[in-house]
Amino acid sequence: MKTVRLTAAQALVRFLAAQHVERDGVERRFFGGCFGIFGHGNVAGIGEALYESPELLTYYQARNEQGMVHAASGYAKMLNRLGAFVCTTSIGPGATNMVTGAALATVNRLPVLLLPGDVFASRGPDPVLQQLEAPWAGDVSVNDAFRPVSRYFDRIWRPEQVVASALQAMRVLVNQAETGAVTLAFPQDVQTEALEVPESFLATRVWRIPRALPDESALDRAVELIRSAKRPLIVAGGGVVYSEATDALRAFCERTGIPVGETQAGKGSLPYDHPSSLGGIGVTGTFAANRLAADADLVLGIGTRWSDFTTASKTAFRNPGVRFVNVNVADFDAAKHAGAALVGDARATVERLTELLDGWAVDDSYREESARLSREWDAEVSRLYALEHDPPAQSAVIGAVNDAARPQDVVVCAAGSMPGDLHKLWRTRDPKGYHVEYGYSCMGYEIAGGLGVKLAAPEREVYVLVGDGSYLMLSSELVTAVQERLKLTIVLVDNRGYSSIGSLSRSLGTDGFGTIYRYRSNGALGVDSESSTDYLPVDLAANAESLGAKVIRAATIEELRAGLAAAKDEAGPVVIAVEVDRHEGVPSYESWWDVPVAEVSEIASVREAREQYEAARRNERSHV
Ligand SMILES: Cc1ncc(C[n+]2csc(CCOP(=O)(O)OP(=O)(O)O)c2C)c(N)n1
Ligand SMILES: [Mg+2]
Repeated sequence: MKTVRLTAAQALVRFLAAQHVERDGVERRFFGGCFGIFGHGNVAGIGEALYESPELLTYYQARNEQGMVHAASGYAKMLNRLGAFVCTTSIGPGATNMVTGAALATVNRLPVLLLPGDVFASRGPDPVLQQLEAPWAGDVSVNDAFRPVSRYFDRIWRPEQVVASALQAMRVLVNQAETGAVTLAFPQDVQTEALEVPESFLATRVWRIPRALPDESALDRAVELIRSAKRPLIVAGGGVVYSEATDALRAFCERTGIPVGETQAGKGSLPYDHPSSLGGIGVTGTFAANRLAADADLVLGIGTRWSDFTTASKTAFRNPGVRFVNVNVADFDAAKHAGAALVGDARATVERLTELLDGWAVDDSYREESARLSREWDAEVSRLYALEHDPPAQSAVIGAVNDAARPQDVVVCAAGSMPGDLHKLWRTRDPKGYHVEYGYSCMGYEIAGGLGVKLAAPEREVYVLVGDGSYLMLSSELVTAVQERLKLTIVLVDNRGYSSIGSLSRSLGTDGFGTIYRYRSNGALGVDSESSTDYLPVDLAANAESLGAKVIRAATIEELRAGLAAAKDEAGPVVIAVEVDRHEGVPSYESWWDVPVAEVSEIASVREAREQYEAARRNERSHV
């Protein structure tokens, strides 16, 4: 066996640079590069390996470890999980700063490879700076916090072990059912130790992504269920987009006439103006999708994990006889709601179902009903885009951005009131045009995630919609965008606080407590009164300017439109700051979300909210 003498870190970097994936005959390198922040835990090991061979993996200096994992998730999501980034950190705080990013990647089933540095395997200099000493266990470090949020975790205790650990990491990263965060904790001494590496380990390796079909008998049973349905409905999830099944879905809908409601991750499965498109479904869904869901007798979930937002906390599907058929690459999701499980690739399965259902379609009256609802919904979108308000309504901001964006451009968002409004209102014209991280809905994902999207798709304009709360929480990758000359058009939507949680709080009887930026001296902290004279003097536009972004301030929708037009000529990141009315929200359309209210309270409004809560909760169904 031919071997090369390398450090464990050099071996890992060389291995990662040689990994490829192939699907449908198209091959690509798997890792687009490596984000990192150096400290004593990685600067001399992984840092040396990247510095010695910079052509292997492009290194991107990040500003916040959580932010760089978000960027890696954005990249992987944009590439339909056929590409990923490596993230390297020091030990201790640098490492644990990635835990939230790991959870986000795992919840959204996005591949990211995390290489947190770890304490000395030799235990020689213990306790090293930033080491957690656990009196009850010698083999515990802060990196054990990654275990529950990783789909695969290992700690590379010896240099030789890098071979086995790296192969396991790749197995999980490219597995469409298993993928998520993979963490290889890398002790800082082991990174620098040499081993004899088999050459075959370093050779180009192509991981083939299969398009598996479900079991034939399961397909037969599912087809029987669909054929006997009168009011079937498709719920399209992220799996439709990741599997590149959107054309297959469209053909299936046109043949069968089954209408489609989309989850957050599945939005873009059909173009918004397709007659079968009902838009978003569930808590933040449209009346079109939610009305048809209420009566559906068969729900065909494709690539969805059935989150509470999709099922309206299990109140969306009210037909007592409703049955589910679940197409999913993961049997874990396919089994939900006592569904007939079609475990397989979304595209291959939808194509097969199209063949098996040949000649069958829903009644014309049902086809017409869904097409009419689709048109009526679009009229509601036009109404909300055109709202005239001072300061502007958020829906009009969405309308202006949608008008400025070309069909192939991408809107990015994650937390606050904006994701729900986008789910309802964004007119998606391209399967990759809508990028809302709503599995973890993590404040601070927006700018960092947008950076990852832009790295994955430099030919598209990326529109990041970010609330003031999210911006304040984590905007530091703006500096990374400046550094890399990455063009992001960031629309900073300022309503001076956490308006989404404020309106949730008001609806639950607690008056917006703690959700607005105000001086404490003015009575109770953050209670939402109409007086705006005592807002904190926070100027986020000035903050963005100080980080090196081009900043445009817009007070009206006309100024926003002008700003969006001007942004097109910029080469680096642009921040357009616009203030919106915090109370001019988009309503909910025939849906409900289970957020429990205190069972006993001194506050009358809470007692009232509890009564409404108990009444609403009676509509919850358990699909078992
Ligand atoms: C990291 C994180 N912390 C807390 C939350 C809970 N949360 C959801 S939305 C929100 C407020 C977001 O404020 P902002 O970005 O200004 O958007 P707005 O609600 O005002 O539209 C909070 C605190 C979250 N989603 N993520
Ligand atoms: Mg806000």
